[in-house]
Amino acid sequence: TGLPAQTRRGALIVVEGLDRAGKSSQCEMLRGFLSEQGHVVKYIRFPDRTTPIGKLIDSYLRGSSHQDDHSIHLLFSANRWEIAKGIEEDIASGTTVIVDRYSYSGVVYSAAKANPTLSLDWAWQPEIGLPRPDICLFLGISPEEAAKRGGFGAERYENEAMQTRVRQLFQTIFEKMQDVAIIDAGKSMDEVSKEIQSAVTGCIARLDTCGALRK
Ligand code: DGP
Ligand code: NA
Ligand code: NA
Repeated sequence: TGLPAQTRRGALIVVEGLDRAGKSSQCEMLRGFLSEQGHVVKYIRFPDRTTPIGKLIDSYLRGSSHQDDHSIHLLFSANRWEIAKGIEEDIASGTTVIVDRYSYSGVVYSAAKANPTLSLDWAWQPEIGLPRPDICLFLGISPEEAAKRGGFGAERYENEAMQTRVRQLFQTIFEKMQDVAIIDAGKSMDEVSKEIQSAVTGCIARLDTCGALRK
């Protein structure tokens, strides 16, 4: 308040959730909401399947190629690093960036594989130094509600056993984290959207929009 508009940075908003929690629709609705409020908004999603690294990830997720658990983990991380600079520049120039999946999916989906040499601690290391979100919205959904929403798609990870471990690990990491809003995504789209809007509005109000993005 009272500061020239050009000194204000945008917010970094991450949306995380289980497969079928309605993440992409909610990101779209949030984007519309923030645009109406006068924010310049950009929406990006990880993995970004369009880059050379993203194409390797896409092929792996579709089951067309195999990768060692550690290799694919590092590729997912590299895919965030190759976009990170662009995110920082957008934020610095006043654009608010909504990110659909980020480091939290990164560590959780890899650690859920129960590979003895791929712990949560190991999985965090390549994420250190990436821009830190101002808020992370976690869309939680019960196994029962997820089942009602129809069958899984064909991609790797879209099976009950994996999703159960992913759900538990998300809980484990978000319990210890600040700046996270846990949203019950089992509610109606409108209710979920209202909760997201209120969490994000609170975050932006508290944000030191002149301070640098944290790492
Ligand atoms: P999506 O396009 O949002 O449906 O994500 C594709 C799948 O990839 C989904 O099951 C979550 C998983 N995923 C997203 N990011 C990462 C990551 O960094 N590492 C791993 N291992 N999996 C990820
Ligand atoms: Na998915
Ligand atoms: Na990763």
